[in-house]
Amino acid sequence: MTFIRTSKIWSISENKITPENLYWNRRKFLKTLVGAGIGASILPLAGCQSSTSGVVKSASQTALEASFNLPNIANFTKNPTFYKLKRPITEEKLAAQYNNFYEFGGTKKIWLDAQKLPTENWKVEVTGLVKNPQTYDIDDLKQKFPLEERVYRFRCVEAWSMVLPWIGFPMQKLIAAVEPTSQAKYVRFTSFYDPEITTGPGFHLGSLPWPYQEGLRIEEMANELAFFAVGIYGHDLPKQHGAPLRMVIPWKYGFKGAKSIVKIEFLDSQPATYWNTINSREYDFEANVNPNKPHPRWSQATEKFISKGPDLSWEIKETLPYNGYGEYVASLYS
Ligand SMILES: Nc1nc2c(c(=O)[nH]1)N[C@H]1C(S)=C(S)[C@@H](COP(=O)(O)O)O[C@H]1N2
Ligand SMILES: [Mo]
Repeated sequence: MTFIRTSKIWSISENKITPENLYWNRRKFLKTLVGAGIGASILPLAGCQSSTSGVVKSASQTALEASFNLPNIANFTKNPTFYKLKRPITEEKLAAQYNNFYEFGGTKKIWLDAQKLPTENWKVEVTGLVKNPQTYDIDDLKQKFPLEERVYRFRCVEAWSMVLPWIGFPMQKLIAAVEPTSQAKYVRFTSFYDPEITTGPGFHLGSLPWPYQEGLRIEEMANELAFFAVGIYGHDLPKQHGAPLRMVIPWKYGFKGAKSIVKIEFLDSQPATYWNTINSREYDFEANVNPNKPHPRWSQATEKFISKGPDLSWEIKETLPYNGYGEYVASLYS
């Protein structure tokens, strides 16, 4: 293994290298509240942080809004099957300022740095074990595949969650278009990477296994829930959410959903992936949301649901098996 020499770096984890870790250091405090029977109350994140972090202040409010004030998507239908959830949709300004996109830095606050992502003339290459390899540009994809809106629960492995209204198309439509051969068993998804551009501050970018890659079994990709998003909240995808094309796999932890996809390859064996290469014990390839399987360093039984402002705050909610999507996907794992 070529990565062993950087064992210090490899011992980090998604959780450990983010300010999330700071929040989690306050877990004893939170646990005390939960133990006192007020676990369902709203706990202000800002109160658990230094005064320099927390919600974006008015000076940068305009820049934040500009980052998601994007052209509306004209033609999409609302998919009634994936519409009503018991939880409210997360406010856009919260979703747009609390992200994981390590190419642009090791904190949740990368929305501004992510504006460096160059999305013009974007191409997505679909290749490998397929009868019809294709290179699409984003307009091709938007025209070829009918767009729909789906409201999905979103659960990060770090135990925070949101509810997000994505616009895009089911991955099974792409499978049908490129026609994988019978040898294709797995699919690898590769994110944009350019060391001149994707150099977030405070993060040892050079020694990590870039580009960010994720993978699925082909049966998982063919499940009706597996989705490619080109938009969110009615408009094009903001850069911090992984413009112009990202994966959304709602029954798996968020890290399975690679952002800013440039390449999709159909393979005969399981590909190496970013987090799994860094720490396979903490980030398994399958990564299905499972409240009964703790992460080695924290419980997955509950989650911090982020939905309403004005501050970044959360409510503690029970985590659901397969993030609530068992009826669609449990049979894939029997
Ligand atoms: N290329 C890339 N994709 C990525 C990540 C990343 O760092 N780089 N982070 C993942 C993780 S850990 C999560 S939780 C989600 C966050 O998506 P959001 O910021 O749009 O909510 O993106 C996933 N996709
Ligand atoms: Mo995540």
